[in-house]
Amino acid sequence: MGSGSITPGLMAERAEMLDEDDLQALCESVDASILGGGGFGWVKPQGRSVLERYFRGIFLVPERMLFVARQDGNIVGSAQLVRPSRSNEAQAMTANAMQFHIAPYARGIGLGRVLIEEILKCARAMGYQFLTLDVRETQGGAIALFRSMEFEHWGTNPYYALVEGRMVRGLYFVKRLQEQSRLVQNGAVSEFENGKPADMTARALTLYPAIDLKDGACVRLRRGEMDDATVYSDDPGAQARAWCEAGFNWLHVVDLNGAFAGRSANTDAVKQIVANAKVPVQLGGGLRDLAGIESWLEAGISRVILGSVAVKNPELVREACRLFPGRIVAGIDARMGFVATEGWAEVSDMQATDLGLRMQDAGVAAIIFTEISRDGMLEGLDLNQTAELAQTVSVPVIASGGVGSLDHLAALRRVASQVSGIEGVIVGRALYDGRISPADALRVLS
Ligand code: AMZ
Repeated sequence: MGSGSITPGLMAERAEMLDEDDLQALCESVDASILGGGGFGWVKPQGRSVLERYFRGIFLVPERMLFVARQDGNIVGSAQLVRPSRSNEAQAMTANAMQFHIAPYARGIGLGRVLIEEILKCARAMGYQFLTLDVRETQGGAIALFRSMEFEHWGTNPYYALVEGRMVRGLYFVKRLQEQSRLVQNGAVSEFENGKPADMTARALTLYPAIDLKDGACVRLRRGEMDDATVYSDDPGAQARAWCEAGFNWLHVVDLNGAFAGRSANTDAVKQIVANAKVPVQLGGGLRDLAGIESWLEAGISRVILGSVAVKNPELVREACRLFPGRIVAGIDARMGFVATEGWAEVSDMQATDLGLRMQDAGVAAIIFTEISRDGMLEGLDLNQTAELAQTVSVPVIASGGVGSLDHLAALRRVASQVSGIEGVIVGRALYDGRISPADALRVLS
């Protein structure tokens, strides 16, 4: 999913893991950059073991994403995209890029631009309105690059860094990521939407179009009943392409036969989706052991959704979160507040909020909350339960079940601007039926 460049052999991408060769190359490039005078807080090379611990640690921090720049496949630079913490509502619109570096031996070939472009693309897709970064004044090449990419230099810290007894100034930059109409100037809201000040603190919600798979085809059920399925396409790969072309940034895939059987069933269909998707894919349904989770994560699935095991085997969820940080999501499906499992055929005596807290404790990256009685019914989300869960946990919550109109999305958008932590929404039938157009949906959620 990384971006290429006009020069062959140069590319940048988000790294979700690092193999031995990658780690070795990354450590070398960092040490070379430190020796070359900057990009990092370190002033002396740190050696392999310190850097190795540092980079492995990044994957454990939910707010941080590592991006690497590659020349002919080898890592020669990196940067991190850092999201504001959940407690920082006032700055929820701004992401920060830090520890940007390109090794001295790979400079002057345009790789820095490729790396920043990839980070901008990701920050934009996540709905951020500004990207900030700062740099030592001695980094002339980086400063020229940021200026050429229309970063605005808004300030200078005269006491930015102390290097070999000399005080070095630091330059602070900011770049706008979204359209002018949603931005503030000089501390005041400059533009208005529908006569009201633009909501600056709430970020765009991510829309996850659903691809539910039954017997190899893309279907939608009503209230999760397998014998009440509407078939929308028998070509899951084409459906994945269509949703990517419509502008969605993620796909939500459920292996329905898998959820009932307790093991993956629509394997070929999921593989078709992965092969055709240009955006990350999350997959749930039938994932009940580490081997199954690992094999899908290796096969190109970005995040897996665990439903039944969240209730029946929370230790497995904890272990999966430890092994695959950031890539495990809990699917909490409730019938009138009580969590259901096994394709929703069984209802437990556990409350959704209790399970949410347990899953947060296990380390999940997000929680998808579905009210089963609304799923596929087009009558609107259960906003009360969704908001209650988002207020109870501190991991992001994705709403699901019942979207049938743009008004339903607008209502969620309003709740999300008052209750922090609602990150996105899953839409199925209403998109397939054409009740909601992708462009309108994305506009309402932005
Ligand atoms: O519609 C259903 N009957 C259904 C469904 N959509 N049953 C399960 N699921 C989804 C859950 C979750 O994403 O919403 O399957 C996933 C959970 O599967 P499992 O196998 O982990 O319980």
